[in-house]
Amino acid sequence: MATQHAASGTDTTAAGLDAEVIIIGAGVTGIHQLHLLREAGVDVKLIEAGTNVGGTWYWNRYPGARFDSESYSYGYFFDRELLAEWQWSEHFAGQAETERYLNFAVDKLGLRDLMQFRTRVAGATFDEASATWTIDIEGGTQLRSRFLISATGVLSVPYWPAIPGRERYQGEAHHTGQWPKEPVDFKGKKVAVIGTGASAVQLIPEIAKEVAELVVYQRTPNWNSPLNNGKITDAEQAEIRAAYDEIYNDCMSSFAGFVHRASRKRTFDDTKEERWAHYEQLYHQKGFAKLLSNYRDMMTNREANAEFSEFVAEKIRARINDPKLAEKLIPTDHGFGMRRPPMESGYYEAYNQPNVTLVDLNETPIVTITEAGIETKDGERAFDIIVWATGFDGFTGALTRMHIVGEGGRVLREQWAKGVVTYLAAMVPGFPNFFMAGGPHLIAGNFPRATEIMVDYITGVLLHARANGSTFVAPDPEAAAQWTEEVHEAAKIALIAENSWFRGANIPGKAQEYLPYAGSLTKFRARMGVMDEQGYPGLAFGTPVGA
Ligand code: NA7
Repeated sequence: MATQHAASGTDTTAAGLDAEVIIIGAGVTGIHQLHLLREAGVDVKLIEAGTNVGGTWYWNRYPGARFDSESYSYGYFFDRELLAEWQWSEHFAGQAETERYLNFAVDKLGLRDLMQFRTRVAGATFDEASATWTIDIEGGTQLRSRFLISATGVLSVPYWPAIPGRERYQGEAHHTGQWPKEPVDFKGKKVAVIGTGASAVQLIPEIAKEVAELVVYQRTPNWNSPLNNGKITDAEQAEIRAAYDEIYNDCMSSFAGFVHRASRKRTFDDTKEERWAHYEQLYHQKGFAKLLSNYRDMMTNREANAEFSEFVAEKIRARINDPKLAEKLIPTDHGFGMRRPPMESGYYEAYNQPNVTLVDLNETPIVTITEAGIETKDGERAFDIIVWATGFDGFTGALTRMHIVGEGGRVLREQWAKGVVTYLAAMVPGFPNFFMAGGPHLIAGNFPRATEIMVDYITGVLLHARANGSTFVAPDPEAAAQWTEEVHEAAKIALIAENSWFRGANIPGKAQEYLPYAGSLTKFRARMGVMDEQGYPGLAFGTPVGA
């Protein structure tokens, strides 16, 4: 749980700073980071582009948006009162409940006064003489701080593909990652959904109940499996409340921060009958159990992976009435888990409804968006609403869209154009006093459990600097190169699809490399946990003459 650090004084006014530390982003990670620094007595401020807190849970308010992490494994564990006063209603909470939770946490912790909303960062420049950051806000204002922490999320820059004619369309168009605050009225409408990733898979069964007609434009099917959500009963609630320590420890001693326990067995240790019985019970377990409690070699052994994929394919066939349609919904270019497997609630059954149609873009590609709708190779269809469920510029997008200028005028976007280099996912060589609390090279999974390691680490670094009178912190390029190499090595072990957005494959022109750290959360946490006692190896601390 969160480390407490001694408070120390600041004199930011004398240095002409707006705050000693500025955090960008009021999502789950930014809120946690703000709390830790405020608790430690640091002069800190948080800025956020939206009008309120929530991050992912503020922007992604499309119908069906919900956790794929168990609710009680996702929230904050650092405060007993927060745990005691909040009660999740479902095993996998919907967006509205999570947004309420984050607002509750911010108010309970008394953090709102330190936040400035409607403030979108355009860029930031490091001044070497004074060792400070000047932050350019869209609209022309500036803020200055000693340290800058980006808590901008890994899926916060919506990707709108450059399909010709998009601007011509006269109907309503919404991206799942930028959903309007006012509910969109789907009742009786003709609706198109472009994309079949995790967001579309959540949205489609929800809106299929209301629309007159739904046409789904699919380029690549995914391996979707049941979320198995449900209301939390009173008895379960009591069990969860009694087991918070255990839940937390299970998450923090797991591969990716989830509650699911890993199996010790390898696939072919069991007979075929035993294997299929295991798969069957996994299919009925909650959330990511299918991936994380599967045989331990399911994600490293191609034959093992192919067999589980075949099991899931059979499940899909059994749920779709039209056998030809079923085959179109079964992936053929990658195995289960090689791309992020979406979790669904009635996704396949939606295709059995007479008002739902699938367009396979491999057979009939989109030619253009028209004023009225979408034209594919076999003709035009008119729509009242087009939903763009086309994903995000993941992991790096929120960092590279800002014009971040470090030492010697180097620009982060340009420095990463051929490949990302970080030190422990936290810092970038050439960008002193700049930290990432959630970005590339961090474990992908139940993100709050991964980012809490980062906010603890960053807090520790800043307090170490303060304790030593340092106003300058920078990673050693050698240490960063070594860590980056470790990230690349870790990615070699797992089966990963070439066309996964985890590799940047969805964004034209983006360097193709596995962006998260594929080693385990347990290993990463153990490594980060001893940094303080080791005096933060790999970082240089100092005080420039002018600072
Ligand atoms: P994803 O998983 O990146 O899905 C985006 C979808 O959009 C995917 O099916 C893409 O097909 C499709 N897409 C992208 N560009 C096009 C074009 N040009 N034409 C047709 N279809 C296209 O994003 P999500 O929002 O669903 O999920 C992201 C994460 O958010 C998710 O994993 C959760 O952790 C939360 P493709 O597969 O590239 O062929």
